[in-house]
Amino acid sequence: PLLSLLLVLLAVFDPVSAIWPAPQSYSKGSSFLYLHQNLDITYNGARVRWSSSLLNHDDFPKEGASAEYMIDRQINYVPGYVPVGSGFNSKEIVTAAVARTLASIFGDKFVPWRLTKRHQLSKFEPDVYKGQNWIKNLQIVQTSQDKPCTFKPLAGEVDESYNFTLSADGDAKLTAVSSTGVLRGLETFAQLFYAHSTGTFWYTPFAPVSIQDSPKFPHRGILLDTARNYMGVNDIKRTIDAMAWNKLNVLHVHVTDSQSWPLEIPSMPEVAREGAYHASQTYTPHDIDSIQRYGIHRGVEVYFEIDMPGHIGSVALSHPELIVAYNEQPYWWWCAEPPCGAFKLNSTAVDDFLEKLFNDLLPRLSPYSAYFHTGGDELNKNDSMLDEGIRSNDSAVLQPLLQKFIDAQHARVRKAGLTPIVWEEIPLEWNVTLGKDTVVQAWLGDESVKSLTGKGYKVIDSNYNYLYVDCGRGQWINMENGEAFQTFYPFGDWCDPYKNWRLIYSHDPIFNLTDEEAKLVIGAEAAVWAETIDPVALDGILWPRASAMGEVLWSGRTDASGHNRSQLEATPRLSEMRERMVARGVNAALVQMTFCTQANS
Ligand code: CP6
Repeated sequence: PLLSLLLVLLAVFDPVSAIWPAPQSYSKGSSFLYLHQNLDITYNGARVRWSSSLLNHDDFPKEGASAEYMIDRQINYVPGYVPVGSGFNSKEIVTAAVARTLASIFGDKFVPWRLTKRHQLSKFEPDVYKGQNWIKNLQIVQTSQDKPCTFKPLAGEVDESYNFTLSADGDAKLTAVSSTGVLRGLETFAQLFYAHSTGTFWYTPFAPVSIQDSPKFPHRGILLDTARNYMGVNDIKRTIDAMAWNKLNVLHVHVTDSQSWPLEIPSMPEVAREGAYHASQTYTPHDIDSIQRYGIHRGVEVYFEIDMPGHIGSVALSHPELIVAYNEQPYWWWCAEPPCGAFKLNSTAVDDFLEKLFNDLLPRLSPYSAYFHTGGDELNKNDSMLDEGIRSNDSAVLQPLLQKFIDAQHARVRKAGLTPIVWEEIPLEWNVTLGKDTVVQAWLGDESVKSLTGKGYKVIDSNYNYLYVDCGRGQWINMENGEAFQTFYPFGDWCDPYKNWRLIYSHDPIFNLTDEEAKLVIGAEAAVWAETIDPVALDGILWPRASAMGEVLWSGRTDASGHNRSQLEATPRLSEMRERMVARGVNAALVQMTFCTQANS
């Protein structure tokens, strides 16, 4: 009992060191060190210049979220600073990242009513009049030259590890193998600092600090559906910013579907002209380029999905001859969600269309991403009954046609230097054989991950029971009477079937796998299907719940001593991460009421 009392006291008076996701190894002290805006920073020995004038809204950012965005919200949204005319050299990436890091530290404001009582205690906040110890320098050392693939976080190819030390007398040192590792370390560095209530000082209460850190899974992603509702370029960039703060590294853009086609293809302008919701709701080649480059500057690979042969109805608006079952009624006979629409499976016209489409699109994507997703989910057999060249819903007839279709598309993807990704139904439901390089995205659950890895495929886990943030869990509508009924929720809260962050935090992507199977799970993606989500709602739907998945994927589901991570420990830390995201301009949802944060003292 005495020991637990001591532990409780320690917990109460130990300020939350809110690094999210938690580093693999972290030791900290309890000395205060202040950070000065004229801090001396070097990168491999060369002085890195950053100017506090970058904090001036007229001058910052050069690219990215608009100035109007910041003025609208009256907040210090500091989106990425991408130097004009930058290429992908490590020095420019690191220089820009240093500027963003310092801008996010010094842009932070003390918000008294949001902070815990312990922040307000002298135990936590230093008295500025009692003398200040300053951090003298930040030395950044990158031990290896970036390879071109460093800018494509393709499974396992980029070393994201870093080491950070801060001595009690103010020497900070960040060491990483790659520039991506430097980016990860800089974000951790930023998360050590707090604004003082005087408003003119920023400090860490944790010196000396020693951190060794690296990710458990190489693929840590978000799927964003921009076809059910259009998301603006700035909304996507804002999402990339928040991903980088959470050390997530892959953005999967589900860019087209039966509902709309917002992707402009210059050699076939009719497709977006007819298929987009509105002329203003499209992505031009420049937009795509700008999004991908924005991602590379933050260590986030952006890759695209054109879902086919199902989920492609919007092509019927410009090319009706290529599509069957578009807007066919009753929809549930033809697809999961109206307006349906699938490619004809045995059509040279479809093949010509895809040849032209891929020749236009893929060479523009391949410099920036490793993957291209060709979809393949929820293909409804009945659709081919309406195909005059097939007139059948017999799997034995359709399977060889689908195999041929997939082989042809994947050959094009590989020719462009990209690695294909498909949804799980292609190998599991349709028994299509895929090249060994192909990555399979599982969404129907643990069993799918087990059988895919058993077959030797690399897998991305997107278990819809845990990682689909757009919809609840286990709530179904009775088609007879329209009533909702609920299945059993083992992790339920009062407000289930909303998937709370705890449920997402509890999910294990390698549940019930052998070591050999587990090695094939490259990571996971949380999915934002956008039927009921637009940019107004996006931030609060995604954050901080995707942060919970981010910690499982970066830090691992267990802590350094091999125990399952504690939700109790995570709660105040995630709460701090949420305040940090809000301060930086992302409208993340609240973790807990203010009473809960204040009650600790
Ligand atoms: N759209 C596409 C969707 C879904 C999928 N693909 C989906 C299916 C079931 C749930 C949520 C989303 N809306 N193209 C499945 C991969 Cl519960």
